[in-house]
Amino acid sequence: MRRGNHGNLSPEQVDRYDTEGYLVIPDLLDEADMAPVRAAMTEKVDRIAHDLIDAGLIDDPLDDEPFATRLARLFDGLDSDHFLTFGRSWRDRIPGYFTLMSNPKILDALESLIGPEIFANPVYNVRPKVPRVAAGTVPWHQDKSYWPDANSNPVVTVWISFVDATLENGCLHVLPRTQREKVHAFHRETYSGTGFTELDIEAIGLVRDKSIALPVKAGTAILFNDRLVHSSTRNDSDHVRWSVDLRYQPTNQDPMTAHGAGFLARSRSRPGRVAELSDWLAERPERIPDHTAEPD
Ligand SMILES: O=C(O)CCC(=O)C(=O)O
Repeated sequence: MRRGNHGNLSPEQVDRYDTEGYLVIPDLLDEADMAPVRAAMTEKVDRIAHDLIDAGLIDDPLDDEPFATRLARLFDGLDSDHFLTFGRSWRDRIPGYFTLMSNPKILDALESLIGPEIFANPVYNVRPKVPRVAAGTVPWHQDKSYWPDANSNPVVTVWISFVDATLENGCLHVLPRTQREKVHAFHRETYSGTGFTELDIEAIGLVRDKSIALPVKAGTAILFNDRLVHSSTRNDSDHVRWSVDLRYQPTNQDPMTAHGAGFLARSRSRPGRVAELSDWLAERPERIPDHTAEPD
């Protein structure tokens, strides 16, 4: 991992990330940064509404319902299986997500942690945590349990909420300093239908009361190491807790192609290779130089 004097985090922030395993960056994104992402989420919700109509499950796509509540209202009266079929988390290639993953504010912060050659890992989730659906509850786990054999270290998760994340709507909870531990034994949970990986934290000697809840405003980013133990609770509010979790790593790590195609998000050494939207949509990890172009 090369860090050098890159990025825009302060030495205190880098130190905090290294020590605690996570870092909260308040208000990293503003409304202009969030708008294309909310538009992409809305486009997906439109598709879901029409799938639900085609399946004969609803009559009204609720076009006028606000962003924060529309998906929740669409699922009113449906059950968890419908949510798992139509609503859980997505990895669609809608342009607003690429705009987000390439946002210089995110990359500038990451550069302080992993250096200037940054690869966007293929694992990213757009997560609508719908009220009172079991699949919205995420048990204690380490992200690394999803890629235990991948030779990629470190992977940094960038978690961002698009509504205020609160104790009531199921914000993130972390167990600080657990990033220094091995990948603990885990199993696939069976109650929610998602098959999320789950640790038995009492069995591994981690004490639940050491956990910290991280309620944050929309646009705040939480960066964490892929060994940090974390979870999130049920959404007991009346609206959707919209979030994304993105992942990044240095370019000299395993690109984890079994999980899909990531992309070159920033490179000081090969800037011409940084993926553009058309590359990402075509699942190309980087820009292919145009050898047919006339020299200047
Ligand atoms: O967003 C959540 O509720 C959980 C996120 C999570 O577990 C992750 O990003 O790894």
